[in-house]
Amino acid sequence: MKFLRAFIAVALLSVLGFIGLEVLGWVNPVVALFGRITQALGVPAVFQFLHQIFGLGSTGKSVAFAGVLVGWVGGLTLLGALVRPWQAGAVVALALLAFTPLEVAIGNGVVFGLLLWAAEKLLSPHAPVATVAPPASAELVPPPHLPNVRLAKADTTRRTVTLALAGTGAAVLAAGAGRLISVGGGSAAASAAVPVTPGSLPAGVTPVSNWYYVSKNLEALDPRIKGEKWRLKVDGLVGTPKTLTLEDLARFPAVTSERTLACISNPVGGPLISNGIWEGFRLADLLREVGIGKEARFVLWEAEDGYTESLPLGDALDPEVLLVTRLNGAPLTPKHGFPLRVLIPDRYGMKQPRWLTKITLSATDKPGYWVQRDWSRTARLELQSRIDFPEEINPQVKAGQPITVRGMAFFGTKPITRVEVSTDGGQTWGQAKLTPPRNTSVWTLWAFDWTPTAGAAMLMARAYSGQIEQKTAERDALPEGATGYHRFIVNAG
Ligand SMILES: Nc1nc2c(c(=O)[nH]1)N[C@H]1C(S)=C(S)[C@@H](COP(=O)(O)O)O[C@H]1N2
Ligand SMILES: [Mo]
Repeated sequence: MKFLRAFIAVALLSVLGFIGLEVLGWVNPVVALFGRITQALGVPAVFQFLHQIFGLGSTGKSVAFAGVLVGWVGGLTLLGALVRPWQAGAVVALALLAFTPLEVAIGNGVVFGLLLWAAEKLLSPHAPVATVAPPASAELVPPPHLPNVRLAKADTTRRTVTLALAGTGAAVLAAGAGRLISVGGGSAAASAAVPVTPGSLPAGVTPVSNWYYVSKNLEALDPRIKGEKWRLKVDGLVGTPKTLTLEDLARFPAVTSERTLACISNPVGGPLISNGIWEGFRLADLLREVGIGKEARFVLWEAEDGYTESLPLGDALDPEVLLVTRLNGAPLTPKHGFPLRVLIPDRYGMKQPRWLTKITLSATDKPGYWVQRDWSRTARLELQSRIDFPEEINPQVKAGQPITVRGMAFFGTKPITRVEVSTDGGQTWGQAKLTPPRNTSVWTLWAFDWTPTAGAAMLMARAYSGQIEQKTAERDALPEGATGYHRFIVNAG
């Protein structure tokens, strides 16, 4: 019973914490704890390990977060069951001081203490000794738990309150858990609501429904911004600091640009790369409007989810650096950055914040969210190529039956001039046919005709950009992006 009461208090505290985060944007102790633990263990190391077990994508992160949540609920339940409410509250407040702001630590400690205290009051088992108060001695020596004496007459009230409290707690908890577990589900619905007609997309364009997704956040906790409420602040070393609304953005000359976006943590041959048609405007136009201070050297970005990044001002003034509101003919979906995200050519996705809320011009650089966690400061794209058909997972080819091996190659803004394919593990190479991309910031699709012979064949691909050859060294994604040739074995039946 002690444990059940403590558990209910912890569950309510956690639910309040998540409501605070979702509705009011408060710092959530569990999310902060998750961040602290993963950082202490070395974030990339942890996720590389989780990715090995659960594959790429957000499953690994959800499992890790669920683990931290279970630890939090378990630890606090034990604490709440074993010591007095005020002691438990104090311990929680002190512990949280290590990784959350003062008011969050104290707030959580106090609320936890109060919830434990209330749970003890309302959810105590009937105390027959106290209700059957001995007539004489009780007058002289008050029973130790005075409140219990009164409970006899308040019994029905208490039972109602207990049931209501437990019921509400369970319902809210279930709703909260449902949201956390439905990682992917919620945003899939949001994406579907946006009318994207895949049939009308040119070849090589990734439909938004298939677009890769990477986030520092749990997907369920990604920002879902209301357009009317959103503001873009532009401040720092500018002539006139400004705050822009979504409508204000319409005054900048519109730019449409097809671009391929790739994640720095994508392994060789991996799926974390997509290509789309973006609409927005030039960052340079906005900066010229607010006026660029003489001392300004860096653009610092901030996003709704606390994500930060930076870019040297010289690079930021490149007319190809865009702020975009639309992808593939529709407004950005919440998942992919609604209402505004940054597009920077030649860099991996980590340099390009989604859900942008603030641009600051600064004399000094400030390392971004992932840079602080050991990833590349510049995040320049590596020359890469990938075989898409036959598929690496379960390739199906028949001996003697001609097929076309297909794939893509990409090198930021630099053109792909040649792709070679080997079907014998790199002993001999043949040249693939290239489909010229609509611009050089788009991946180049290639094709190579091949008739498999019976037995195992090792497929490989490599790309060139003029004199530059794709790196052969097999290098992990951390910290500068993966290199090496995509290769796998197919067995022709
Ligand atoms: N605000 C914010 N922006 C972000 C991130 C993030 O976690 N928060 N992740 C970055 C990373 S690592 C990548 S690869 C791209 C992924 O964008 P996508 O999920 O829309 O493909 O967003 C980038 N921008
Ligand atoms: Mo990324």
